[in-house]
Formats: sequence, structure tokens, C-alpha cells
Amino acid sequence: GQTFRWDDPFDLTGRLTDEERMVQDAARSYAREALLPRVVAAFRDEVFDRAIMTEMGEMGFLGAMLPEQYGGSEASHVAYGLIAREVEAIDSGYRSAMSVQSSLAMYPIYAFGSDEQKAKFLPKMAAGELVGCFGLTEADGGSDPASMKTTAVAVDGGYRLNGGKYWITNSPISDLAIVWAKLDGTIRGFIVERDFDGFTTGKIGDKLSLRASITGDIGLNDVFVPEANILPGVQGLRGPFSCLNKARFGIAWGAMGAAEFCFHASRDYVAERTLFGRPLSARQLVQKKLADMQTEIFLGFEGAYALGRLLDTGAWVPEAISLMKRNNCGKALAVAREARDMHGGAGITGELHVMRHAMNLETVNTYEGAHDVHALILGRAITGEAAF
Ligand code: TGC
Ligand code: FAD
Repeated sequence: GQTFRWDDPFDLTGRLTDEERMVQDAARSYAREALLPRVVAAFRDEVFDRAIMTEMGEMGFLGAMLPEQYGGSEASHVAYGLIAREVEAIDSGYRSAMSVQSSLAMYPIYAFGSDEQKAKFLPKMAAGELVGCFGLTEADGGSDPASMKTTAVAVDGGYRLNGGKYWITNSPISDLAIVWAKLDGTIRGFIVERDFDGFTTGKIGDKLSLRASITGDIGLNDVFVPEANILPGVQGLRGPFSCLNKARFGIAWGAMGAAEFCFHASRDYVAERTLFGRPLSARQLVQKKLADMQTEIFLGFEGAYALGRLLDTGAWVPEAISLMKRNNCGKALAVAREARDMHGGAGITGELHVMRHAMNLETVNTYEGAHDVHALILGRAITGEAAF
């Protein structure tokens, strides 16, 4: 008969394809060998190591779902999710760097770009030679991107962009930015390159979350963008939201990867810690906490897996992504906080990682659509009433 595997109760591994298992193994080895040793210092010092992008490029993690011609390997959505899971098990900031490059910078060029744009940018982005960022949010209210103030005006040979973006992952190290701006009132995407006059990026400091990820702003002061750099294939909010669909799906996997790390760490810790003459692991309260963590984590993975298969076959809708993004981020945050508690005082130290995960997941619960905003997306679908 089968035995119950506490670390894979529904045999998720057994339901992956051979390719997906290979991707998972590669991502796990890379994350544990190359990312884990540097994350404590990176988080403490608030630095992002640019070399990580090149390393991830070499591993084939950037734009993995795209065709080979553009540097991808036509990986499945589940494979993309598995990369996010393993990378975020180390740090949500490292997964952010991967997500933004793959889903928010490469995907829009692939889905909505011209052949020239794809050939010019995608292979170098897949290799991590060029870093992209995604400028949708502005300082006056990220949940409502339709209210953006950044504008584009048609001029001879292209467009003039004015405005600014805030809270932009990777902007200070980016070679290009996908900037969403209103052209005659309609949202359009523009590829803004680093050397365009009037394009500036500043670093946002003093974050207490995602410190191993670099976040910044974007300034656009009369930036001339040539005609060749507008994304011809999309108009309206569908453009940025199509990218967010992919990224939110990856986050549903990634957040659970962070939670899974916290679950494993807590299990190890309570087995080692003896109080009142017995290990903590022999206590009912402690066991209940572990069972609750396990339940939420593996239900979360099941949902993310089912959604990945729907995305692979095309039989998905955005609300299903909202449901999984919201659930898995909220539950992962709760798991990380519980793990911190179970580690006692030691749980607040950098070297045990759990508090860093909890602090990171505060952001993950907010970006890519805040927890309550996804509730409102679901609420609209349930009731037919938009309550935003
Ligand atoms: P709404 O009327 O709902 O829709 C406007 C148009 O967009 C279309 N659309 C979608 N298309 C594809 N996929 C989706 N998920 C879509 N959702 C909407 C829709 O069909 C419509 O098209 P059309 O042709 O009819 O015009 O728009 P609204 O303004 O009422 O939207 C409200 C709301 C709350 C749903 C939306 O604004 C929202 O999702 N807000 C959250 C914003 C957000 O997620 N920002 C993320 C910024 S990027 C980021 O955080 C990166 S962090 C990454 C990292 O570091 O990992
Ligand atoms: P607000 O929209 O001001 O929301 C504040 C609160 O109000 C939230 O609790 C929200 O749930 C709630 N709320 C909002 N609307 C309603 C409503 N109608 N009813 C009830 N409650 C409501 N953006 C990018 O474009 N690119 C990036 O690369 C990027 N990276 C990021 C990295 C980090 C570290 C962070 C923190 C953010 C990043 N963001 C990025 C921005 C992110 O998407 C926004 O922070 C997010 O969408 C929320 O917007 P806001 O911060 O302006 O909060």
C-alpha cells in the first residue's frame, strides 16, 4: 500500500511530466545552492545582485514559456509555477525578479510586440543580458490603474511620454521599461529604453519587505519614443492585465513555495527543541499548527496545479487566477507568521529565514492586486455588481 507523505500528500510530484520534474529539480538545486547562501546578507544590506539575472538566464528560467526562437523552451505553465515555487522558497524578492522579467516584460513584447521588437529584445532578455521592468502603478493609487496620469502624445516619428511610475520592481537596474501610458485617452504599451533622453529611475529605500529585490520609480520627462517602440498589438487595460494574469498565476505558486519552506523549517525546529522534558513536536498545539500549515499549503498547490493545467489548455478565466492569487498569498502569509511564532525568539533572526518570509509576504499579498481587490474581482463575478 501507499504511505502518507507529509511533504507531498497528494503526490504532486508524481503528476508532473518528465520535463516539469527536470525543471523543478534544476530550479531547486539552483535556488538552494546559488540563492540561499547570499540571501541573508542581501536582505540585510538591501541589495539585489544583478548577476542573478544572468544566472537565471543561463538556467533557462527567464521567459521559459516562450518558443525557442525567442530564448524560451515552451515550458508549461506548471513548469513556470514550479520555478516560482523553488525560487520563492528562498526569497520572494528573487521570485519577483524572475516574474517581472518573464511575465511582465518579456510576455507583453511576445504577445503584443512586432516581429522586429521580438527579435531585438526577447533573446537577450531570456539570457538575462537585458533586464526589463513593468511600469503600470503610479503613486496616486495602484489598485486603480485606469486612473493613470502618464500620457503619450503622437509627434513626428513617434510619441512623447510624460509622467511617472512608482513601486517598480527592478526599475533602477533595467535596460528597458514596458511603460503603460494614455494616448488620446487609450492605454498603450511603450518600450522605453535606458538611453532615451528624459527617462530616469530612482531607488526606493528603507523597505521593511522585499529588501533583496530592488524597487524604484520611473520618471518620464518629455521622453521621445520612436514609432518602432510602441506595442502595436493591444489597446486598453487588457494589455497590462494580460501580463498580470501570467504573473499572478506564478505568484500563486511562489507564495506557497515560501510557505512550504516555513513549514519544513518549523517541523525541523520543533523536533529539535525540547521543553518541559519533551520535544515541542510531541505537543498537541504544535502538531495542530503543523497540520494546519500542511493543509493550506497542499490545497494551495492543488489549486495552482489545476489552474496551470487550465492555462496550458486555454480553458481558463481571469477570475480563477484572482481566486488562487488571493488565497495562496493570504494563506502563505498566515503560515509564515505562524512559523515565526513556533520558532520563538529565534524566529526573529535573519539566519532562520522565517521572519524574512513573513515580511516579504506582506508585499506579495498587496502587489499584483491587493488581497481585497481580488475579493472585489470575485465579488463582481459572483454578484454581477462591481463594488470597487
Ligand atoms: P475593468 O473594467 O474590470 O477592465 C478593463 C478592461 O480590461 C479587461 N480586463 C482583463 N483582460 C485580461 N485579463 C484580465 N485579468 C482582465 N481584467 C480586466 C476588461 O475586459 C476590460 O477590457 P475592455 O476591452 O472591455 O476595456 O477595469 P477596472 O478599471 O474596473 O479594473 C478594476 C480592477 C480592480 C479589477 C483592476 O484595476 C485591478 O486588477 N487592479 C489591481 C492592479 C494591479 O494588479 N496592479 C499590479 C501592478 S504590477 C505589480 O504589482 C508587479 S509586482 C511584480 C513582482 O515584483 O513580482
Ligand atoms: P492602494 O491601491 O492605495 O490600496 C490601499 C488599500 O486599499 C489596500 O488594502 C487595498 O486592498 C484597498 N483598496 C483599494 N481599492 C479598494 C476598494 N475599491 N475598496 C476597498 N478597499 C480598497 N507595480 C508595477 O506596476 N510594477 C511593479 O513592478 C511593481 N512592483 C512592486 C514592488 C513592491 C515591493 C511593491 C510594494 C509594489 C509594487 N508594485 C508594482 C505596485 C503594486 O502593484 C501596488 O502597490 C498595488 O497594486 C496596490 O496599490 P497601492 O500600493 O497604491 O495601494
